[in-house]
Amino acid sequence: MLNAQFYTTVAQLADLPADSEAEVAFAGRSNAGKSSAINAIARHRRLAFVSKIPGRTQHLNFFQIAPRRFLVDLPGYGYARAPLGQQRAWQSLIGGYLARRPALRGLILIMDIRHPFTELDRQLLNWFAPTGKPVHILLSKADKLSRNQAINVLRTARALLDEIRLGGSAQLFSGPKQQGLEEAEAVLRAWLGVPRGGVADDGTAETAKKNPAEGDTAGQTVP
Ligand SMILES: Nc1nc2c(ncn2[C@@H]2O[C@H](COP(=O)(O)OP(=O)(O)OP(=O)(O)O)[C@@H](O)[C@H]2O)c(=O)[nH]1
Ligand SMILES: [Mg+2]
Repeated sequence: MLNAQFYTTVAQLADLPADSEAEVAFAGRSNAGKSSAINAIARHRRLAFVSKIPGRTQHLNFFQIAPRRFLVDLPGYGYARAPLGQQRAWQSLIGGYLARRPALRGLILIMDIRHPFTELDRQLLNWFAPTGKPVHILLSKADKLSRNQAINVLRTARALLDEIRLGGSAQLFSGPKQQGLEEAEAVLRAWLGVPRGGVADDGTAETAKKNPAEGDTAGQTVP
């Protein structure tokens, strides 16, 4: 698992953490399961805010997994009932962040397995492609389909990625069923340069220290 802690929330590009070295963004339609995926990967029930009401994550929420290394929970797109002003604010904040953030190492695109590759997902993929940074797709809520149905969607998703020559990867994911956690974690570790066991700020191996994530969860709650 990744030991994540809430770090900061950002409402404008000027407030992005200045000393960040590596970040991975979680993007996708509103309600696709971005916040749930971060919670599941961090084995934390309430790290990122999960809601039954779409459009609840409004800002960029940073979760630190190692010194100067972050997971970034983005507001969802495609929530039709969001006011136009809010949709525009989304475009400039997220658009600016995804296109021009040097520390950004890759994009995790979360799609509800029952509604993959919507028009807005395709737009995001096309639009992110020129950055040359990698994309990894989580087909979320895989627990909502049978195993066979889920594998079929995964095959189709991989074929489509080949077709658009994005060179992205895809996997099945379910927070409640804890499906695909290891696979997702491996991608994040590789992109962020955080090996299992990790290296602490003072250069010593983190495995030599007590891992606070094992056993008690004190100090991990959102302030
Ligand atoms: N069954 C099932 N439900 C899920 C899964 N992931 C998320 N959900 C549910 O889907 C709803 C939305 O999840 P969130 O994680 O808040 O989605 P989000 O993409 O962060 O949404 P916004 O922040 O509004 O864009 C919640 O009711 C979750 O409990 C999953 O893998 N399986
Ligand atoms: Mg969210």
